[in-house]
Amino acid sequence: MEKEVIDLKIDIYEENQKIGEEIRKELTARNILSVNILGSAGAGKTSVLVRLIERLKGIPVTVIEGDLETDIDTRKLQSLGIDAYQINTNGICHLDSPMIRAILGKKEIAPGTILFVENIGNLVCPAEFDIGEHLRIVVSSVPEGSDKPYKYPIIFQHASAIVLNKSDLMPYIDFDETYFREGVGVMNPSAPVFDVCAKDGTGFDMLAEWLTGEKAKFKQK
Ligand SMILES: Nc1nc2c(ncn2[C@@H]2O[C@H](COP(=O)(O)OP(=O)(O)OP(=O)(O)O)[C@@H](O)[C@H]2O)c(=O)[nH]1
Ligand SMILES: [Mg+2]
Repeated sequence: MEKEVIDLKIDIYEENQKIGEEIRKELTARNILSVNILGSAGAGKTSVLVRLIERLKGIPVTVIEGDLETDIDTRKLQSLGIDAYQINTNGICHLDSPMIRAILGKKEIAPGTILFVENIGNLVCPAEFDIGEHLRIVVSSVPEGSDKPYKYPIIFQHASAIVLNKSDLMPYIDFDETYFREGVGVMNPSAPVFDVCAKDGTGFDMLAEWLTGEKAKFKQK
């Protein structure tokens, strides 16, 4: 019997990309800026979001939280008055564009909103799946080590900006910031790198200023 080999990997990527493009087009038409937040488990993605949103006064914000299980992060954001929704992937290691399309079909988001999507905590799979975003912010953190841009190049290559969180831990960790920044510079020379500490809010004014600038450029398009 003849066998037909179907390359599912390519099919899945192509379909995901196609839906991602459709989402991006629709969000652009509705003046909703979508920002994909990526990084390892525990890098501080939710903590960074909280500090950043505090500084985006006057800009409506919605957050979609992606986690394998639980709505812990969503409840944390909602308790701070932030409009937040949960996607549980039940074991899948990344968000994809059909998941985002499904949640967008059920929620009203006002024009002018920044839609943040906190992706699943990991440095590999989320980098490979378009979710219809306009910008990608990669959150790295001091305890993860300064070699991460070299070991996980794809996620850094496609970042619009990189946030280096937990700067308060610099004195306790053997972190070579020059090496980290050189690695980012090789992979993605145009991406700004922001040193922040979500624990006390240090460095977030500059990050908020950058994002506000990106939003203004987005509106002019
Ligand atoms: N010392 C220090 N701890 C931090 C900082 N930012 C976050 N944390 C702590 O790091 C842990 C993880 O933070 P989260 O914001 O939950 O990280 P996350 O990336 O959203 O985690 P997942 O959603 O589980 O992938 C928490 O205990 C935070 O309190 C920081 O700047 N300094
Ligand atoms: Mg989180």
